[in-house]
Amino acid sequence: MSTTLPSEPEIIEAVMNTVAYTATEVRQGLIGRRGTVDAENPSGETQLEADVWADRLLRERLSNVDGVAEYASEESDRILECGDSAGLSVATDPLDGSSNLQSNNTMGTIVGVYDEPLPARGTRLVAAAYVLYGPIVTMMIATDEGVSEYELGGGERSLIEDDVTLPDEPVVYGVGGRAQHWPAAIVDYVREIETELKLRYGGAMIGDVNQVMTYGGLFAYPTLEPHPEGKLRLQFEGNPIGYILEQAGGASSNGHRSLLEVEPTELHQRTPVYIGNEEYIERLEAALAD
Ligand code: P6P
Repeated sequence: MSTTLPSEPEIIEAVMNTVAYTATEVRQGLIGRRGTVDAENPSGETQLEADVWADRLLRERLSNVDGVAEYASEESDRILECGDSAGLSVATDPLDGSSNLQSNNTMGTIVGVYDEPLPARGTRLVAAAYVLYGPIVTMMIATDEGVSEYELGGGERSLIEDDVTLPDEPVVYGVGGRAQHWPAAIVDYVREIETELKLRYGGAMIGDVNQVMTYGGLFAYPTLEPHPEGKLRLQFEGNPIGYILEQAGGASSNGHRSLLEVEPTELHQRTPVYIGNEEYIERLEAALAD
């Protein structure tokens, strides 16, 4: 008997529901999992027990969603083949900003849903989402229809806003890494925008991105002198967040073009990440072009 795949919207809905109810467990599981394990992720970062916990939960559940063909995560160097190859590919950063667990600050979970095998170009995203573990656990979900925000509790998600767009009057900015490692053009650009915007940088991308989604402005993790390719991962962080910002009426860039246009070469490749209001992205690309 031939089994037909659910429709693309049905698969996306099932993925998002799975992430929503798993997020409640991830958050509860942070308690007692602040230690490190004797292992590194493929990017060479020491893993926390919480990283491994979140990845295991999401891997077990998302790989069993009907219509998911592949599961990949920032925490593992192998892609899990898990269903009909005609299905969708899910890429996750299970616990983004887990280093904030030591200081009890915000963290997140990031998910990208691609309609091609990984690694895939960001233009192949059909949905993306992030969960923010803040005072309240919220979830931002973007599809080609737009961006919606939910509150998560008890495994359920309740709608807060079904048409999230970036505010027109930007207010905040945050730039990662050490200033002495930024390219000169970024130093000059930051000197300019810090007279216009307020500094908001918390060390976990999702917390900082949610500031921009809420108040408007710019988040950047630029190329650094010791890391010319940048720090953040294209498949698991740059593409999904770039997609969400662009669906919310903002812009994304690797310094020269939309993050979604960046050619994928390998699963854990890094990229500079610039996202926010179009005006600030255009000014940044002009500054880097000079
Ligand atoms: P830094 C967390 O480790 C992360 O991958 C992102 O969530 C965050 O934006 C960045 O790294 C923080 O890096 O160098 O400021 O600690």
